[in-house]
Amino acid sequence: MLRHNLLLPVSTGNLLIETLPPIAERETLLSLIIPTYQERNSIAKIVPLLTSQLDRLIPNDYELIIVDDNSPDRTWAVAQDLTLQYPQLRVLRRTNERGLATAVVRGWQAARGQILGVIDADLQHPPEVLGQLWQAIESGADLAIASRNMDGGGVSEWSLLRRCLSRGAQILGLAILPESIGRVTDPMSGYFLLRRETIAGKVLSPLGYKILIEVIDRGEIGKIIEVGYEFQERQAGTSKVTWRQYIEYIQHLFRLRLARSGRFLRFIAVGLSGLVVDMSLLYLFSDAYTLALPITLSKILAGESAIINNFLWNDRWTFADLARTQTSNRQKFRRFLKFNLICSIGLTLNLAILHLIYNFVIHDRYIANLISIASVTCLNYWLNLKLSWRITDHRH
Ligand SMILES: Nc1nc2c(ncn2[C@@H]2O[C@H](COP(=O)(O)OP(=O)(O)OP(=O)(O)O)[C@@H](O)[C@H]2O)c(=O)[nH]1
Ligand SMILES: [Mg+2]
Repeated sequence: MLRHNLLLPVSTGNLLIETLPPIAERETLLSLIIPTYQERNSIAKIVPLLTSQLDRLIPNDYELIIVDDNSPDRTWAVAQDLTLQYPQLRVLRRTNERGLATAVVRGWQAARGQILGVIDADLQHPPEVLGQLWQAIESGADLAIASRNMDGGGVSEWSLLRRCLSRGAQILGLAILPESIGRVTDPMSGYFLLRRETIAGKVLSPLGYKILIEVIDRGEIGKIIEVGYEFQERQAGTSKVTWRQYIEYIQHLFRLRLARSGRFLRFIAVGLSGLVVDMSLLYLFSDAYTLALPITLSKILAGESAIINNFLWNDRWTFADLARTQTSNRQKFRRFLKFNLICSIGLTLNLAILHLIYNFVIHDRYIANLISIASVTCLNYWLNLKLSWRITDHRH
């Protein structure tokens, strides 16, 4: 007897992608998400096309997941009927959330593949390009993007207004988030494949349409390969793009910017708490009215206490998201040793810069001290981000 695939349960709570436990039997290699809203006519066309592509590329090693936001045209029910014919198709019907980007993440949460991907339902993304995207992943890319701005790429019949808006959005993105948007030619693409491990363990928080910028900015993405493609005209159904998507895009950029700067502000706050610890202990140990220990010994004890204070706060707060991926005591201790080492370099540098500025630039020890503390803090932050809390061994 033929049976429908049951609708998949929808995850709630954090948009966190789990690491797949290694399993002995054959794993699904690719999970391709097709987000839909009011696409009942499109899915009957795209599912067979994708199936014939993937049956040639990776037979029996893929799944298609339609994530429908409870469309009034009952796209989800049509999709579920299709599962009779296409058992590799799974369907998720969301009733409590809306939005393209979060739909994709909910789909990835239900996915079993080591490679995750996304494609629009409306045939604007040509299924043939999947072959090149797959090749890019096989050749070692972490992320393979179908791009309209590469050789062989383009937008077929877009109006001048839409072209300008799209370019304008890209330039704005470059201004606000250059380190991520600048890595690719088509950051607005909604057609790509990536390795699960690049986003596993991350809490994603996308807004609106642009899931790719979220992935590039929050993921640990190394090699990126882009493949040119021509964005096709819609064949059925209607566009869901409104002004709201442009506003949400800008909000999304600022959210990502703040998440990055927020970390820096937390680092500064922790640094200030360290300053308080250092000064108070220096007073407690060395002052004539308190313990009256020798000044050098007092300074070392106070400084080391501040370093421990800062490490604990940074580990639990500033870099908590990174620390969460490496929780064993050994890993924690290693982070602590590196932090200590970097802080002692910082202290030495602090003294050197202080003397340089004091002797050659501004003959005011307090201003010189402030400048040197500020510059060492920046260096300290950068070194700690790159060394102490760096993600190591994330690829097994
Ligand atoms: N689940 C879900 N899917 C959505 C939502 N909005 C759009 N989609 C789907 O996401 C894909 C892209 O949406 P489109 O409206 O085609 O956006 P576009 O391709 O950028 O714009 P057009 O060129 O105007 O079609 C389509 O498969 C839509 O059905 C949503 O809120 N939830
Ligand atoms: Mg479309």
